[in-house]
Amino acid sequence: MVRTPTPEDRFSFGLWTVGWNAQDQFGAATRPWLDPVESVHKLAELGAAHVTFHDDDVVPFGSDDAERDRILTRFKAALEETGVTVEMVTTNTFTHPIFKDGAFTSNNRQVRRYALRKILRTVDLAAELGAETFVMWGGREGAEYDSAKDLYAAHQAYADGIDTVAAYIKEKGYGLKIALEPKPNEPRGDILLPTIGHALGLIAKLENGDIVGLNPEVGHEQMAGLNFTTGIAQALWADKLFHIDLNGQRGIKYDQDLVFGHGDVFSAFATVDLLENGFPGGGPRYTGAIHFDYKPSRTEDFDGVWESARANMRTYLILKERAQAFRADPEVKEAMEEAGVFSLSEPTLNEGESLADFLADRSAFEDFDVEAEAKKGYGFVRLNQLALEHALGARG
Ligand code: GLT
Ligand code: MN
Ligand code: MN
Repeated sequence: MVRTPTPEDRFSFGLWTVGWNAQDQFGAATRPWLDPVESVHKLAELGAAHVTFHDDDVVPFGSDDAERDRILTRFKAALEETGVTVEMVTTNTFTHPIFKDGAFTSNNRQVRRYALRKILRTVDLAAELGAETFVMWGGREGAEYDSAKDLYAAHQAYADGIDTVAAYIKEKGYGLKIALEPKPNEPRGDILLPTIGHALGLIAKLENGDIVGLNPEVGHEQMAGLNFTTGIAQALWADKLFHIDLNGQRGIKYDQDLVFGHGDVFSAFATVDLLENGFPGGGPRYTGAIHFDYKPSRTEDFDGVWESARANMRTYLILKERAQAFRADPEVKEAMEEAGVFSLSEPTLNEGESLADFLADRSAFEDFDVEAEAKKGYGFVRLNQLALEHALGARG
């Protein structure tokens, strides 16, 4: 029996996920867009704690101030009524044709200035609604053709844009943190900051990088053939895992945005294991919302939409239980010990050992029996089978 989610589980959904009208490249919408107020009520009923949204998900692009006020008052009332809170807000800088060549990195300077204004306006809204994280997914920041962009200028403009938003957040005294969301391609042929590693590299060069981190998405890393858990591990190690987009993806192809676990489920097990249990030898932990960024498939009616929302949370809770059992199993502990998993967090040099001491230690090199040591196995396969059996629920 999988228990019903509660707000303590910190589950969070983008309004653009359940609300999506299921229009794709090849076919018309199969459902109407959902009213955000209805989504808030329904998600609350299902046990979610938070919602997230783009400015335009709640206030349609081009609304005047009076309309904006009216919509926001109604939206805030739904939050009030349900107890659902807004933990993250983001800006849509990809749908309107004005952003067809990007926002911060458009070749058109007026577009860059307009985008910056649209984003700062959304920062104000995020602060007003008490969000903690401000996501920036630069889906249109890229190109189809290498000749189309001065790529040096593009990276500089991207960095400057992010730095300006961060400076604004600091100047206003908002408690917000920025989380960049990498993606390798789609909708652009190639997108700037294609992976977690690329984004970390850019953040390291920012002036206000202290409040800039990451919002990695399962499917986006897997579209690049990368290991999502390894990616978020590096983000955690760098103290930069500010937010997360959980979903499912089956291999290197278009962005599927499936329900969490409906792609590579064993990888999802490893992700939940890291999020819930942390690194085996200790280290930074993820404390943010458990956020799902998926799309209810185009084949589904509204029952299917809510079934899929529930499915994300159920998958997570099941994997959480399995991952806890995995770590608690004495046989697993012994296998991890055997495999040297705990030994890796022991520093390679002794405490206080100087380089001279190290170079003088004959046991490290001259007297080290390389051939004998090289013959020993690590036992990783046995450990992985134990993980698989726990993931499948075949062990306690
Ligand atoms: C868009 C994208 C997602 C991003 C959202 C935030 S918008 O749906 O596909 O991966 O997280 O901008
Ligand atoms: Mn996606
Ligand atoms: Mn996403």
